[in-house]
Amino acid sequence: MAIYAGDLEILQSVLPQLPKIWDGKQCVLELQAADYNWRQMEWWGFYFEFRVKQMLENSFTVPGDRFASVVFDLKRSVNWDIKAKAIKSDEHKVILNDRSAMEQSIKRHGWHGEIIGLCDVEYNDVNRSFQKWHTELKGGKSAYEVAREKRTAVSRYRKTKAELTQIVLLLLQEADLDQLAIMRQGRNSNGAPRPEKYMFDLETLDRFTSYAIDL
Ligand SMILES: [Ca+2]
Repeated sequence: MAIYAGDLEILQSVLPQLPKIWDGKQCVLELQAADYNWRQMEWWGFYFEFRVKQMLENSFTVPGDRFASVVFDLKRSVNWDIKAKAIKSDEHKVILNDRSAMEQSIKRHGWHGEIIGLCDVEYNDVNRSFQKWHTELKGGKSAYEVAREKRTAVSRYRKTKAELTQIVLLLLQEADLDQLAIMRQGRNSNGAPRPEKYMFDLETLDRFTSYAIDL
């Protein structure tokens, strides 16, 4: 039996209990009450992470192993990280984690898991009422937001609602790493290259060990 079999059994029984329809305001308020990344523009990604961790805190270790500055979200027999991905976007690549940390995680436990929540998101905040509401809740615009608006004149439309449609549990072992794309992130202001990350193309799912949870 695979080392991750027990982890998988828990994930497959617990994760279908996640709420499926996420209203932006409700979720931000829930995150605020828990003091968990509630100021973030991409609230739906943090909401997925928050709820998954909350549901698994008794059966998994939260957080998981740390490798240098990278800490994975959860651990039981192997490390797991949580990602949310908007499926309406035209690209199907999911940014995973730091390349070196994932390699060390696989060396230590044999496998490394990713919990990927696929979300159908709505960008319908045309009159920006959700955005205004969120800005007011935060006590006004941050210096960063003010600077960005000056620079670009427009700010991105916010997602007001998300629907969790499927969860993919992806398990990677050493032999899989060659098949992943690598995201190079350029250089820091001091000229040092930023650490590379692995990326996963959802179109290639059938080449990997994965389990889908339909919701
Ligand atoms: Ca994560």
